[in-house]
Amino acid sequence: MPHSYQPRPEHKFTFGLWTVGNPGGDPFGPPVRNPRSPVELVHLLADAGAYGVNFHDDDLVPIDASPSKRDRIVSDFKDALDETGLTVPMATTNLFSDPAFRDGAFTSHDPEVRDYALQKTMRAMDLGAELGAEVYVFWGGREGAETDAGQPPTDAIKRYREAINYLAEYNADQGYGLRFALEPKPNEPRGNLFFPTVGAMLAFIQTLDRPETVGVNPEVAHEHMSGLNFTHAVAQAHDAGKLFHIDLNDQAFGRYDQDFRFGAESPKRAFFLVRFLEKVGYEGPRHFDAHAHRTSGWEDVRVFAEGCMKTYLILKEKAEQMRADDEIQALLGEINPDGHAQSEAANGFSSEGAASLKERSFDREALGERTQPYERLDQLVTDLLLGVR
Ligand code: GLT
Ligand code: MN
Ligand code: MN
Repeated sequence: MPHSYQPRPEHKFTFGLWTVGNPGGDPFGPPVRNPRSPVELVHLLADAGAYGVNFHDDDLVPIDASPSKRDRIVSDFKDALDETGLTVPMATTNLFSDPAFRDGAFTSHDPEVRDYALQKTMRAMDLGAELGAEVYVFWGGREGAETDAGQPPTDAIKRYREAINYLAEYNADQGYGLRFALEPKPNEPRGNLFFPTVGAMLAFIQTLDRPETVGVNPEVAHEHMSGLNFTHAVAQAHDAGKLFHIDLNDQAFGRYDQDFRFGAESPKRAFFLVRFLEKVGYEGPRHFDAHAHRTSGWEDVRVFAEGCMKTYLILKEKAEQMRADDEIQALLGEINPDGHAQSEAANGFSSEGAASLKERSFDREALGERTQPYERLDQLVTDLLLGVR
């Protein structure tokens, strides 16, 4: 029976205002779509079937807005949320667009810029908390360098740590209960960004004062830019209890920062990711951090948003099919028998066990002759994904 692939609130599909609101500018040409207001974007997302909307402070309230203008904008936005039932699961700060941040925000050489970045973030946290956000994302867009002739990278790492520690105290002091999610990216807009990968960010988190309140926000495109396997990065974050949020999109390896519709470039990789997230019961938002092509008009932007969610739901259904497929399951059982429980490492160390393992004789040649039918398994998965199974 064909499925409707209709998004529902329990799928927790969210979009940033900056994603569907992207007016199509790029480094070589100006915006091509007339800007839509936050209220209009909330309606666009609600019509497409999304569950929530996220924003940077500046997406909602222009950086130079007066206090009264801010209040009016926030109140109109709240009315739109009430009308549509959309939630705000995540908020973040724009610490990359304004020229003040041209040499970084929390890691800037200039202490006044670092203080301004803290002030801007605290105000943005106030706004996020006011609108009900539970996760607060930190993407260090300008935290990087084109040349290492300046500060040693250790200064940047220390400054970033001081900032996150400070803001974690502010979060506790205000009783906001926000969970911080740090988002790595290897480059763009800077030549090199600090903390370039999920692994780098996970290691950094352990050096913070309140590591328990800080996790990661991995993005498909960002790990692909580094040529890495995104599902493996997400699995490591999940294993560490740090998968607080996720940015779904797509990206060809070795290209500029593309932010394509989820699954548009590498649907098989997207499938393995969805299969993983559903299998481990990831409960956070599925946030699409992507934007429509510059060639799109507003109608096509809506199709883009629907497409992100539809592809996720198709892949989720395919993962269920894979689980129910007897031939595939039999192969998986063959490849991964319950040998785990019998291995010495799984049983744990003891001096006697180690001594006896050192004496055990292995038929190394016989071990080397054992084969695995991954070609068969992978072709069955390919058949399933291509719809002939
Ligand atoms: C920007 C960036 C994203 C970040 C967003 C949050 S903004 O679009 O490319 O990856 O997640 O700051
Ligand atoms: Mn992102
Ligand atoms: Mn991106």
